[in-house]
Amino acid sequence: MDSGPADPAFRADVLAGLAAPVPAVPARWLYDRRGSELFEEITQLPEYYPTRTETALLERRAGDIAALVGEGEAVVEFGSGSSAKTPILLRAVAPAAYVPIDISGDFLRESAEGLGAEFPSLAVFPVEADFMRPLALPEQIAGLPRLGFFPGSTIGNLVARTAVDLLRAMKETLGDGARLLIGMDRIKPVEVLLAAYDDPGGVTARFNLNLLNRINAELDGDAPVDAFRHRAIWNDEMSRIEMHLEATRDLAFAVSGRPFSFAKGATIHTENSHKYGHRDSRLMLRAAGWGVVAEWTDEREWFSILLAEAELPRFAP
Ligand code: AVI
Repeated sequence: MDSGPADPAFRADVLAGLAAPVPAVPARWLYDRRGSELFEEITQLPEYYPTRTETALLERRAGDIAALVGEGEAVVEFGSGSSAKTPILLRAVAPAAYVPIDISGDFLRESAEGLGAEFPSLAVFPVEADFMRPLALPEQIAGLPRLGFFPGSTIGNLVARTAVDLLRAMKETLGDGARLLIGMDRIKPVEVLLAAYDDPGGVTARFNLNLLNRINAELDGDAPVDAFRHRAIWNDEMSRIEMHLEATRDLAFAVSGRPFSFAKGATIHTENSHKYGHRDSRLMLRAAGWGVVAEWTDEREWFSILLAEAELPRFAP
């Protein structure tokens, strides 16, 4: 159980989200300590191809990326850089500085410690902030060329308009002349997608259901966790996997004194994971002012890493 005062933003999102006509809770609340551990476990699953595919792609294309990016950049990672991907990039591009940005100071400290062992002379300037909005980078990297890094297809967890807002905020944060290396998951056979988001061992189910445990623990709730089940569905029109929590019977519960009831079969929408076609990813980047310079993908074209550069505003017909 978590302790300490409940996050008012969590409470507000849950109370509004559960009362909405289509009940939904923003996916970021899946990632408390337990949720982050379970997500780590998901990345190791045989069915969960994104992490493995992107990491292998990065390893294989590290030389190509380095040839285009060059050395001496300030690498600015959106996220704490706790994954195996960060050292691969840092090894390849030999940056002058590394700036991980994360809203969680704990994750930042842990990842900085981990990287310190392998890159003892690398200048690391962690920034504890919400990168969804433009932010000021540390003055120590003023004057250095910037390479943004956003792996994992985390962009896919945002609906298009929010994803474009984020990409635009990243452009503003990084400044003129910046480049961005971003991982984006591709559209692929539905059975592959469903297995990745509904694994037979039930790790993804535990990850999803943990949201209810968190609501109960932090927001004084009594949601019957056992009466919900994990559902992963492919929404073809929206080109995304959706995670839902489905009521397996008619049920009622309270959160922070507010009553909620769900009929059997009703769901709480907890996450989207968008998948992109070759043109989709380019269009989305372009909508936010990023022009694609290079794209690397695996043999099955299951995952792409794109290098984009900040475009200057220009007249257009
Ligand atoms: C973090 N994010 C990119 C994961 C994804 O694949 O959309 C989250 C996840 N949800 C269930 N499995 C993995």
